[in-house]
Amino acid sequence: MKLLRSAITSLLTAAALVTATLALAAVAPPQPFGPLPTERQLRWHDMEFYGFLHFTVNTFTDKEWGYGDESETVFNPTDFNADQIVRTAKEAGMKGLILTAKHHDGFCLWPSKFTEHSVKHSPWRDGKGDVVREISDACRRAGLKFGVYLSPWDRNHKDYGRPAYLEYYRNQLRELLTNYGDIFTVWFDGANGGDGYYGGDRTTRRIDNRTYYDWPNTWKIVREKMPLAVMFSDAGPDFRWVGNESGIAGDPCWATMDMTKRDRHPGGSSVGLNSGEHPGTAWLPAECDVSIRPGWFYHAKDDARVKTPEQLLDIYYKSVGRGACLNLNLPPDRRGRINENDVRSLREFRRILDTTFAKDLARRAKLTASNVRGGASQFAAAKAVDHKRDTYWATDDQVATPELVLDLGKPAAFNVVSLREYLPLGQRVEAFALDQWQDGQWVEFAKGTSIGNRRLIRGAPLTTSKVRLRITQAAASPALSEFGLFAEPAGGPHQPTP
Ligand code: FUL
Repeated sequence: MKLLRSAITSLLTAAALVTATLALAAVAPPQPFGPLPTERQLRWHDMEFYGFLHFTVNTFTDKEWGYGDESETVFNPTDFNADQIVRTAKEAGMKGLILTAKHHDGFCLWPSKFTEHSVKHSPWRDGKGDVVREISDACRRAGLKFGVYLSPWDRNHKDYGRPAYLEYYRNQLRELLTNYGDIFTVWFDGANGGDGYYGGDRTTRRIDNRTYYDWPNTWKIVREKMPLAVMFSDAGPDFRWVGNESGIAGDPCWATMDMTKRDRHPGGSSVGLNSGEHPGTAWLPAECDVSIRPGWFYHAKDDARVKTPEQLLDIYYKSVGRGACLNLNLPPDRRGRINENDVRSLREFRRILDTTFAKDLARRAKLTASNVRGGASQFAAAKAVDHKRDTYWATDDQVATPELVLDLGKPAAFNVVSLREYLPLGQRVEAFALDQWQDGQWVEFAKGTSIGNRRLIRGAPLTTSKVRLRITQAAASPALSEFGLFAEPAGGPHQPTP
């Protein structure tokens, strides 16, 4: 009897498994649309917010661009503390840090064996110091990713502008990619050529941006040594410049560009970078780089000009909230620490973001979608509110303009809406609108275009019991992985006390 019962149970389990498998197999996911992100780009999108550290001889000479003739002895932080720098970034919510291992002046923050112009001739740590080592180690300890900025333009090097310099540059790149553990990004700056020290020549050297750097062969080194690292330049290959240094993405800001259209090599045309191009031929999302201070390097005269929490929030909503990543620069001061004023502003900025996103009103809402792909639970509307990036609400192929209603049960207040597309299927939504239920009818309160990795709509607080999302235009049936409703804390940022 027992045997028979267990045989029947096994048969039933098997049958249930077959049915479940059939049901799964019956509803195929949507076909991807347009250019798609690579694995490394998806990892980068996930980061959303990370930081720059601009630190070199300029910190001590009070310049933004060193000429290249600075003595190594000027680099002498009095109280360098990598953990304080990294902790500040981490507490601000950053997921990684990119250090200027070498800026345009050519001074190397690590003891490169290919030049004497480095920390090894600095009084700091008796010439035994290595800023790249200390920051990368501190990042690893804190669970942050680490990346490098290695300026192609080098105003110190005698061979800059000649083929020999390229070999030097690539040797340095190999050093950084070999000796400092995992590198999540290599940031190739676009500023190029002009006057400089150049080994004592003190001359002007112009280079041809299209040919001089032979980028494809430099990129190959990064791919070989660090296959998952993403590379930045104004033209990619993995993420693009947003076209300004104020941290503001276009609206729309497509994650794609049409690489067949114009001059799309690094240093080429900057047309289209701010908004991207849809549907485009390449997945080339934008990074918004901006400094927390007026300059990229620390200057004591700017101590009272640190961006306020409200300015930082505005930048966050116009960068991360438009599908880009935010790269916010924190310049270490002459001690080798992030200045107290910057720390204070970052803390308040973070407090507001944390409070805002701590509670999602959509999570408890009753959901009604005008269409669910094949009626399958794996594509149900609930997948848009489960806070999982790899699940999504999808519709049948022919349904490009569906609606999703969130019934909150009772009136609730919010002022931020968050949307995300499921990126592995491409950027599909082209326009959407949001309605609130008011006096027995729907009233539109916001609309927009691109969504991509993330779209944050931040407005005046409103109170309603129902919210409706309408996808009003899409290149292919939408695949939405997030729809959330949040409220910023009342009163806005506390004014930082000086
Ligand atoms: C620019 C550089 O010239 C600035 O000094 C800074 O490094 C910024 C991030 O990129 O092109």
